[in-house]
Amino acid sequence: MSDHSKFLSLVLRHRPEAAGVVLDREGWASVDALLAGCAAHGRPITREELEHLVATSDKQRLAFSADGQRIRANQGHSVDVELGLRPIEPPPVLFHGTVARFLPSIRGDGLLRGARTHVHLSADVETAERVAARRGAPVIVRVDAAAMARDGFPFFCSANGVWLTEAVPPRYLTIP
Ligand code: HQG
Repeated sequence: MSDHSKFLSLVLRHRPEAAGVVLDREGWASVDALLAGCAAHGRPITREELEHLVATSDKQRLAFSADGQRIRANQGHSVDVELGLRPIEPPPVLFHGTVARFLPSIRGDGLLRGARTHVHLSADVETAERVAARRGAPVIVRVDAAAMARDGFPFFCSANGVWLTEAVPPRYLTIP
């Protein structure tokens, strides 16, 4: 992630005050206010750079409103936005169910959220096995959630008990 991208994600997910902007209930900030605020806080970025960054962000972290006047982070917030989820302390160990054909890539890249907003994890092996069985013979990957939480990765728990996090780097995984 570029420095611009890191700073904008910080502002739009966690600390809007770092650029002197305010997020509305759905997490939107005014683009004009954001550009002015970034400049005022020593992080100048042009409108063109911002548009390029939003268009090319591999993880689609940020999005413009339909009219282009506002911008927000698509997920991963720790400020209370209407996306509804707040970061909470995970159990020390979480599980992810997958299948053998994904393991080489998971070893290299860790767990990636793919098309979803988060990587889905469960607190028990049985649930992970059920998720994996949609694709084939289950392979259960163990996630050192305690270490991730210590290192500052936010975790969320959906209303139906699915543990969510943005990505799990390979160093936190035990892969059979
Ligand atoms: C795999 C259902 C290659 C990952 C279930 C999984 C769950 C990688 C697949 C929810 C990878 C993504 C989520 C990497 C992860 N390289 N493959 N680096 N990292 N994968 O469906 O966890 O019906 O997006 O192992 O009950 O299987 O949607 O995620 O096999 O809770 O409500 O890429 O989907 O709920 O697949 O399932 P998914 P998932 P819903």
